[in-house]
Amino acid sequence: MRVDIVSIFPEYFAPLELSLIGRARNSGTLRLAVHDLRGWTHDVHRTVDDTPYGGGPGMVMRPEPWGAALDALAPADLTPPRLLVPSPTGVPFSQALAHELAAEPHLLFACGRYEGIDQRVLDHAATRMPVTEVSLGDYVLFGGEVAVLVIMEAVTRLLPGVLGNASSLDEESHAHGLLEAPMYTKPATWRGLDVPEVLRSGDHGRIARWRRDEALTRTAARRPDMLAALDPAGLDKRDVET
Ligand code: 6GU
Repeated sequence: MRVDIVSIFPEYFAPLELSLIGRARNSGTLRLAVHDLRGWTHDVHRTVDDTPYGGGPGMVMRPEPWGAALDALAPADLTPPRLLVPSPTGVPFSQALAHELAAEPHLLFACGRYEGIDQRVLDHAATRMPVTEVSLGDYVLFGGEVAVLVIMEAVTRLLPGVLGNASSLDEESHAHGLLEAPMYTKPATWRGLDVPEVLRSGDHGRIARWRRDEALTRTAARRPDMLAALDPAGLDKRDVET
């Protein structure tokens, strides 16, 4: 997968050299480039923002540098990337969207700062490529940079060959619309607290049932919205009793 990121703070992306994302880059699974938006400015002050039309606080990112950046990174004669614009006004990011993005050959992230990017940039880009504004949740960040780190981590671990054990993808939280059951490792007793007996029983049927029950109770307590969205056809009699 190819990924381009445009930002006025390229230094934010240093962590993408580390750990498993760094390894995916070294192995060629991920071809990632970070670009400084100010490289597409032409005035001595390298201006990227201005006051909002209609008034109000803060600054808005001017369209010209963004237009030049998108022209350079999504040239009209090549297959266009999918443009992702992190914004608190976007569609909610989710594991389902992470899977969708992991299947794309080329992602282009446009990191806005201040009160956002002039809307015409997105409207114009949408005539050439798919554009998705995406939000991490119902709170406001300074800009899209940290959101891109989050999205890239969620997407990279879904790329083929990145996780050593791909079956962990199938068992983790959000894989089946439920939160995952609690996990334990050795020692069997720690500070007087025992690992649940069932997990040490070796009875794989009982263990699977226990984990399913824990996942259901946890999801009901913490994420009633997820429980309500579950397909009833996927529930069995024991689930309903839980
Ligand atoms: Cl993706 N960007 C910004 N600036 N704020 C956010 C966000 C994104 N998601 C939640 N808040």
